[in-house]
Amino acid sequence: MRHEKPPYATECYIGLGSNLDNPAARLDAALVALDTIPDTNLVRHSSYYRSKPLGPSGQPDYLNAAALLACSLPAPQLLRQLQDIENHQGRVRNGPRWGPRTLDLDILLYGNEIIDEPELVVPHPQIKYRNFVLMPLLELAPGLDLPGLGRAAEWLARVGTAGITKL
Ligand code: A4P
Ligand code: MG
Repeated sequence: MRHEKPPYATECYIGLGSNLDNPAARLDAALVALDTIPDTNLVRHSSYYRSKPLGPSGQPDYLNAAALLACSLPAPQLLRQLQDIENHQGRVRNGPRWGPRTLDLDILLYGNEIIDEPELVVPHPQIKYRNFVLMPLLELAPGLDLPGLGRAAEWLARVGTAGITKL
């Protein structure tokens, strides 16, 4: 029997990224997996976006997307569930910082919470600098406010839309 969902859920935005091993299939599978996390429902997800890699050169372009979850797990437990999904999709954690990866799942926003722990920083610290995060987020929620940072749309206006294509 499917697990009963508790009544109160937090709106969580997840960033998805992949640039290895058939990225579109990786994102498709990740979206299915997100909906199977205990006490969590996938509410909706963005289009996929092709983006130029940020980080070491010579790696393939990325596909990026964002997902909105209704989640009743505490944030650290949600992070562990995301890491399990990454590991199941063949994620290897021995490459360079910002190097290529089969699947990256980041907690972008956890409701209106501001979290600053060694293992978890929310809003995600890079959110405001990355058009490949801001564009899918704004597709899901055009009026979105980033707790402590202001409007997502204003950050995207500053960052610009170079290097990214909506598919
Ligand atoms: N961690 C802290 N806060 C969070 C959070 N909000 N969400 C910690 C998820 N994890 C968080 O993560 C390293 C540690 O971050 C975790 O142990 C967790 O406790 P990781 O996924 O193991 O490693 P990572 O993803 O390589 O870390 P990093 O440096 O955060 O990389 P990013 O920022 O995720 O960047 N270019 C394009 N075009 N598109 C991309 O998606 N992605 C990256 C990766 C680089 N270049 C890219 C893209
Ligand atoms: Mg990550």
